[in-house]
Amino acid sequence: MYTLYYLPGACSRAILTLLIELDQPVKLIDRTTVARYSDINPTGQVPVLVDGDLTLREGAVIIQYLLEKHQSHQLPGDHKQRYQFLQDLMFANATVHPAYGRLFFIDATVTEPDQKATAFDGAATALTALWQIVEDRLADAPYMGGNEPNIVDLLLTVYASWGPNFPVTIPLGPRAERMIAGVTSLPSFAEAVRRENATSNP
Ligand SMILES: N[C@@H](CCC(=O)N[C@@H](CS)C(=O)NCC(=O)O)C(=O)O
Repeated sequence: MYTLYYLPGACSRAILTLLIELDQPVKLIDRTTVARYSDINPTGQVPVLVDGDLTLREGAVIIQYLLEKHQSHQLPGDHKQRYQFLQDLMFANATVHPAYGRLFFIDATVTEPDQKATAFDGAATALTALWQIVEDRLADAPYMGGNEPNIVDLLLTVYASWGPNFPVTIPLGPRAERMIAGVTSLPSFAEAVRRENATSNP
């Protein structure tokens, strides 16, 4: 049985969805209920995955671990395809994710209204450019995973859900909108949301 430390609606949601797709039992722990969470992850962040005596931090590593351990077709055997997949994973986790992180940072730290508006505009412009890259990629196939959603689509869908929490406009193209609608309608994604809610609001 895995243990996943999570926050509702956070990037950990994509990993919980993946665990459900892989049909793996998982105990969920809301980070906010842990008294000394820094003992588990010194950065204070989620996700953290515990598998027996192994504690894994950093979402991209957790994802590779799960895909490899459960021999998922999402991690291609072919060298070229595998590195394309890893590039997509890092684009999501190391480029798009921190670009959304700026919104949270600005919201929490910038107090002067004009400066705040300017900072939000800059962050939204950067995010719009990143979504255009996604839009261009989706010209070839409906999902980053090809004909079916993969973990990159799950991550991007979770990140997109953060935008409406801020006073910004981040236009998504029609292909990205379709990809997100497809992921949101997955039973595994809905089940992840249900389990998060059930654990955080028992
Ligand atoms: N590099 C880390 C970043 C994780 C991260 O940013 N987690 C966010 C949620 S999506 C978090 O825990 N935020 C709460 C906080 O920083 O206190 C990873 O990819 O796992």
